[in-house]
Amino acid sequence: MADRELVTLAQYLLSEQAEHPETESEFWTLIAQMAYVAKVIARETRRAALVGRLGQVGERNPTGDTQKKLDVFANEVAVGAFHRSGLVAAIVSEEMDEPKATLSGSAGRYILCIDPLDGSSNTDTNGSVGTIFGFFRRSCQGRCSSIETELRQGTSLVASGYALYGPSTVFVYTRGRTVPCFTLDHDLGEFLLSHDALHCPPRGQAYSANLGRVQEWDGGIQRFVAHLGERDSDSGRPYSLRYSGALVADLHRTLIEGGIYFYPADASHREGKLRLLYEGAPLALVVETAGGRASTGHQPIAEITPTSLHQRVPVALGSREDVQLYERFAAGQDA
Ligand code: FDP
Repeated sequence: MADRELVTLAQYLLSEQAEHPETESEFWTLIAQMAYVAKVIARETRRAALVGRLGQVGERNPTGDTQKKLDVFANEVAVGAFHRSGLVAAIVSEEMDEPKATLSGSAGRYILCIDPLDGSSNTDTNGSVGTIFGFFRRSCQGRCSSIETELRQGTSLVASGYALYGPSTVFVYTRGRTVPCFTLDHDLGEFLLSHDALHCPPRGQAYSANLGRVQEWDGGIQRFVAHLGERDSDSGRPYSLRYSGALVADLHRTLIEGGIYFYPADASHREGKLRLLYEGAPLALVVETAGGRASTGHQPIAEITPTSLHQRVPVALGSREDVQLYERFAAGQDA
């Protein structure tokens, strides 16, 4: 059987550019450059065990997590790819205390916020990992006071997405219109369009959460979990538990099959564990563009104004009806 017509990411971006001439032309280069970052990280994660890149470096990142060698590598790749690009003014990364001003400095129109290697506790066991990225438009051009101020002053997310390094490498991006998904053909070295647009089903039958922490969650969230475990064939319960330890992997499955991923506040993470700028907000744009919902449990993630670079936030992402149900339980209005 002949291959179906293959569309490379480059072709796809060219046709998008032709369809949307109003979009700044450099925008498409941002996405292409991020796909390049994903390819380099994919190559390294595949051979990490053979080239001495598994294990820790002995440092902790700015949010207190132990740094893996692959975390550091992935961060260097992302910084290297955008430092000289002339496209972004600065890079905010999970792996860097401070924003990194790029060589293009104040000429860049965007700020890149990135988690270079999400789910890095999976690296040493050959589990899935990912990269999450968001491009924010700067609220001012030229020399501005500080990145925190620029982000706080209503700078908006213009595009976001993720790469998933699993059995295959997947690259997903959105500008808030559709969510195309590309799969890497390793032999060709090209991302090829594999899903024209991801649509998150309105409801699923699975949930992803670290249930080991259930006793530390708010009563409403505990009752939500108990509710998902009750038998009710009309609503497809009990839901199955699927938790990989990598947000991107769980989210990708949730976008395709439906369901919910959540990481609420607990005793070790009073504000939640995930970070707003390079996890919650970028994935919220992806999920909502795909027809799903992204919430803290009490408000849409997209409505939060960042107050600091490494700010944490409780997160519930996925099928619209499942996240709405989570919000009702979080508000104490059990089903
Ligand atoms: P990790 O710390 O390994 O990078 O973003 C953080 C994250 O992984 C998510 O990818 C994942 O869903 C979650 O944290 C795992 O946290 P727990 O180990 O606490 O479950």
